Order: sequence, then C-alpha cells, then structure tokens
Amino acid sequence: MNLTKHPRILQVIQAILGPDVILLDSRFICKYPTVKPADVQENEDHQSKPVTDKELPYVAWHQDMRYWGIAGGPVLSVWLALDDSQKENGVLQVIPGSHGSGMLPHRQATRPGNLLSVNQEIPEELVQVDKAVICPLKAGQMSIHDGLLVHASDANTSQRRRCGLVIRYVPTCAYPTEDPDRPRKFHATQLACGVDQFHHFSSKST
Ligand SMILES: O=C(O)CCC(=O)C(=O)O
Repeated sequence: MNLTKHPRILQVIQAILGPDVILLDSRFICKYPTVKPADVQENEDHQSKPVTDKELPYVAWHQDMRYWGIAGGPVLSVWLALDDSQKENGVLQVIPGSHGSGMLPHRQATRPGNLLSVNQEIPEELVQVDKAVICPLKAGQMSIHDGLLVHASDANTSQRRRCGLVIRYVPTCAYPTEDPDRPRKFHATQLACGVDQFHHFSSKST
C-alpha cells in the first residue's frame, strides 16, 4: 500500500490525471522461472509429457478498460518492476498508438495459461502484432500504460522470476459502468491523493 501512494509514482500520475486520483486496484503479476528442461508434468492418465511454452503462463492481448468497466475518465496502469523484466522472462509488450483506436472486441482465450482473471483476449487477427514493442525494465523502474492500450506478455522461458506490481489509478470524475453480465464491486478503492468531490466509488481517505 505504501508503494501505491509513493510520492514519486503519484507525481507522474497526477501530471497525467490531475490532482484528484483514486487508487482502483493493485496486484502482483508474477511469472515464475520455467521448470527446466527434463521437467515433466503428468497428464490425466498419469503419463508424463514435456512442458512446452504453449502451456506456460502468459498474458493474452487485451485492453484493461474492457475488464475494469470504467467511464468518465481514463484508467492508468503503473507496471512497477520488482525483478528485471526482459524478453526472456516475459516482458510487457505493447502496440504503440493502439489506445487511440477505441475498444476492440474481446473473447474467451482458447490457449491455456492466460493469467487474466476473466481469460479475455483480443483475437490476434485484430492485433498488429508486427508493430509490438517490448518494454524492458530494471527492478525498481516503472512503465505506465493507458487503459485502452493493447498489450500482452509472453511466457517466462528463463530461469529468472518476472514479478511486477500493477497499480491502477483513475481520476475521481471516473465512475464504474453497469454491466449486468459482469457486476463489479469496488470495495478496495481509496483516495490516492487530492480530494474526492464525486464519491463514485466506495472510496475512503486514508
Ligand atoms: O504483467 C503482465 O505481463 C501484463 C500486465 C497487464 O496486463 C497490465 O498491467 O494490465
């Protein structure tokens, strides 16, 4: 919680969102080292089969806004690296400029291992994968992405853990949208900084 309100993070967030900011959520996204190479897993018949990249945890192409259901303002995500994050251990990758094209259709991911909580993905034919750029970070560095930016990350095929603390912020003017198919509750929100004149979330000042 101290990190989510760290002045060096909030300084940048306030420069983008303005002075009044809600902390929407924070969570670790951790991809552990790949178990190597003679390592095997058992299938249902208790026969061993090799673990392949296709079965390792990854993050499918998606836009955060699709999941959060927020209107009235942007969602910003800070990706704070707790470990060095590089190509080999499953660095975050983004499609530059994709936040300008609105919301893309999402569906249930078919490939197993998607770490996203509702297993969503943008069909790959809708993603300009050839335009993807990786966002390598040293531990302690952070990147920030807009809630409409199309992003993903590959499996960690290295021997090094890749853990990030993802912190989501919205301006106080933003509000949760009603989605009968996916009702959301925002019990854990807090005022990160400034003043909340709107009370759109069950936020409390700490
Ligand atoms: O940690 C990752 O690989 C993906 C992070 C992500 O999807 C996000 O920060 O919204």
